[in-house]
Amino acid sequence: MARYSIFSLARNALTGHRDWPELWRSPEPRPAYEVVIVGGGGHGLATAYYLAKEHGVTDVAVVEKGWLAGGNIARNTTIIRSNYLWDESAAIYEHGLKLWEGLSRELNFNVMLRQRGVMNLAHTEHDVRESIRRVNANRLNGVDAEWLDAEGVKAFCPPISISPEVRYPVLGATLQRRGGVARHDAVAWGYARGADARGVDIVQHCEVTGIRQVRGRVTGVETSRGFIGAKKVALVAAGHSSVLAEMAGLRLPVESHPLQAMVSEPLKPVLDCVIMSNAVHVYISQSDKGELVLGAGIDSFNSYGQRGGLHVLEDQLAALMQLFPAFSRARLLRSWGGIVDVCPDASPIVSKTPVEGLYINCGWGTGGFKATPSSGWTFAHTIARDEPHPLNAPFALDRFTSGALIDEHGAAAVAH
Ligand code: FAD
Ligand code: PYC
Repeated sequence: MARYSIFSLARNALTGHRDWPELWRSPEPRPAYEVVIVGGGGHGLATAYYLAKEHGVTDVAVVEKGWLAGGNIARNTTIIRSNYLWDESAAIYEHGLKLWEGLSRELNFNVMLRQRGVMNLAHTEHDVRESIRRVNANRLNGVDAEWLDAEGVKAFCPPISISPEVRYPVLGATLQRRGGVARHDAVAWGYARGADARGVDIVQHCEVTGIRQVRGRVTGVETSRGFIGAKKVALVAAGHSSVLAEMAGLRLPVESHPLQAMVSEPLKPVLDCVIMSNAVHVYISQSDKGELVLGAGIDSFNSYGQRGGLHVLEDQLAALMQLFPAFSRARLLRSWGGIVDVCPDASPIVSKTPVEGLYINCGWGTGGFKATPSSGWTFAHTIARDEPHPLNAPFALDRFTSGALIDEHGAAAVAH
């Protein structure tokens, strides 16, 4: 809400002018916080943690419209890997994987990382060529990667069918042994506890409804619980990034889509690795509780409703039946959806914005869980120093005008 001095109000009354330059306004109230982070998901909480831990910035509030970790962070299928194609992606995701490897110790909170290996299946000659190229690219970037033929896939994952009698037989797979799964809500809680212990305020049920600026510089956020002044505002609201950016007059090149997943009833341990298939399209692992965890491609329409179409789930189950006929007897326990925001090049934005003091982190789409540590780590650097870290510099907003896109549709490994 604009504030005017008595002098400017009197002048407005005399002239009927309602839009005097900002110079005539009385000063904004003192900012309550150095940094307000919008979004209490994994990335927002990790950002708060690293701001406090790595940069000594503790005068921070995380404002969350719902409850802590009620968004994608606790709705995802928890797959962690760093086997992306391009150098820029390999660098930021591998940094994330290294942080994951020390995270339980770092946070003194068991995030239950299990590096049981992630296989990305190849079902066509084109898949095989593209996959081997990716293995080579990964190795050049110091990312562990192997190529397995069909028998190698069967040896690594005995329940899988490699029958040649199906429409898309398994011809081989890439394998990243350091890939795996973790417990998603533990990650959010671990970062939240670590940030809280360093003085960060975490405010739940507080929806940001506006972003206030004076002379091109952010001064705080309007919320459902009143105005919160801040020198810097960081938007990390996956799925709703464009809504928030619009409050600051920015139009983002991102689209919001539902992404669905489901679990079976708990089974005895039967599957000790993660399998992803882009061609028949399903990804699957078994949780420590015994549930088969399955994920889908995005629903093709835009939506903010945290649910999607039944036909998408039917397609996942059809793909599952081809790869694991034995699982046809497992019963579905529950399914759910989240809203992911997707960039045209299937890569994220971790960036300053044209508004001074306003930063944005979004567009991780279907693959941001694995990036939670590196997203928070690089974003904290960007906010604290007002300049990107070399790891996230390529993921700036201006790549959509410069044309320096980082197209990871293949390695995103989830249908877009
Ligand atoms: P979120 O947890 O969604 O946090 C954003 C927060 O912002 C939300 O809590 C929301 O309430 C809040 N917010 C929104 N608007 C406002 C507002 N106006 N004011 C205040 N707060 C606001 N990635 C992987 O790497 N591996 C996977 O296996 C994987 N599987 C997935 C499966 C599914 C079904 C889904 C939905 C996603 C999956 N992802 C996966 C993607 C991953 O979950 C996301 O990229 C990542 O969690 C997004 O970052 P976040 O945790 O901060 O998001
Ligand atoms: O990016 O690895 C991934 C992923 C798996 C499931 C959804 N996204």
